[in-house]
Amino acid sequence: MKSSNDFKDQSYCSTIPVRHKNLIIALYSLLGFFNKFLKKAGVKYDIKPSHFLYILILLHLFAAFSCKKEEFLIPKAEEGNTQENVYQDHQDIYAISPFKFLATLTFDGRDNFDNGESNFPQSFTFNTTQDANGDGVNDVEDNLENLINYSIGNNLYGYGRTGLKNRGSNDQRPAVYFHLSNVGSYLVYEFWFYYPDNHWLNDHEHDRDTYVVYVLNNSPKYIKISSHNSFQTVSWSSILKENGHPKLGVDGGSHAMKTNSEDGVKIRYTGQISRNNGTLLNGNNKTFPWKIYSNDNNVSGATSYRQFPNIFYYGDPEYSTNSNEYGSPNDAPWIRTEWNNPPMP
Ligand SMILES: [Ca+2]
Ligand SMILES: [Ca+2]
Ligand SMILES: [Ca+2]
Ligand SMILES: [Ca+2]
Repeated sequence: MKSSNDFKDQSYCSTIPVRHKNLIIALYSLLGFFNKFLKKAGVKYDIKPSHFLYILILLHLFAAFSCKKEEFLIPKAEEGNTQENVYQDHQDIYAISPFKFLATLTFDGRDNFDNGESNFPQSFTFNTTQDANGDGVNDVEDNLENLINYSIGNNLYGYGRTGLKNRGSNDQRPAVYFHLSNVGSYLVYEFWFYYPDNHWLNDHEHDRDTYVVYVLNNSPKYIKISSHNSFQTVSWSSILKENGHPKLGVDGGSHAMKTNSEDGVKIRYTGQISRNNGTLLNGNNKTFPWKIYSNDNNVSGATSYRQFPNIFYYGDPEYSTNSNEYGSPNDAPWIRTEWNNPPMP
C-alpha cells in the first residue's frame, strides 16, 4: 500500500496530465459562452479552439518548471510497496540521470616500461561498414581489426589494431552503457564499459567491465567495481571523487577496475581527455562528452541502442591462444543475470 505521506509533496506533479486535460475540456466546453461574453463586451475577437493548445503548452511549461525537483526524489520502499513499483509509478515524472554518477577514469600509463593502455571505453558499434576479417559480414567480430589504437575521437581514420590499412571512419568517443535496476531497497545504477581489445593473460576481442552504484533513499551508499571475474564493494564515502563523481582507475590491458588512480590517459566525467603519462595519438586535450547509451525509458540524456547481438565471440585470429574468430562465446550484458538482478552490495 502506498502511504499518503510518501506522496504528499508529489501529488501535485503526479496528477498534472490528468488535471490539465480536465481543465482544457472544461474551458473548451465554455468556448461558446466566452465568445458571446466577448461580443457583448464589444471585443472584436473570437477565441478559437487552437488557443486551448497554447494554454495547454503554457500550463505544461509552468508545471515542468515547478516540478523540477531532485532527480532522485523517489519515495522509500515500504511494506508491500517495493522500491521497484514505487519507481515504476514515478518513472514518467522523475527521469534518472546517469550523468550524476558518471566516473572519471584513469588508465595505465607508461610506468613499468610499457606504452600504457591502448583502447578506451567506446561504442561496440563504432564501425559498422568495414568487413575487416574478410568473412563477408560486417559485425562486431570486426571490432578488434577495425580498432585504431591509442585514439579517442568521433571521426578517426588510420591503421587497425591488427595492421589493416584505411580503417575508419571510427566513432571512438568515450561511451558507456547504462542500465537501472533494483535489489532489496537499493536503486542500482549500472555502468557497463565496452573495450574492443583485451590483451592481458587471457587475450580477447571484446571486453566488458562495470561499476554499479547502490542508491538508498536518494543517496549513494556503495559502489561495486568489476575486477576480472570478481567484484569489489566499497562504501561510497571512502572512494576518491571529483565533484561528487567517482574516480576510478583501470588496469592496463585487462581493464580491471580499481579504487586507486593510474598514471596514464584520463577521461573525466565531463569527457575532457588528457594524456598524462600515457600514450594518446588522437584526442589529447580535447573534450568528447560521454555518449551514454540506455534503453531504459525513464533515463535522461541517453541514446537508445540496438541490443544486438546477444553473443560476442571473444576469440580472434590475432591472438595466439583463443584464435578462433567465432570461438569463446560470451553473453552480452543485457542477457546476463546481473543486468536485471544485480547482487546485493
Ligand atoms: Ca604501465
Ligand atoms: Ca567480418
Ligand atoms: Ca575479430
Ligand atoms: Ca571474435
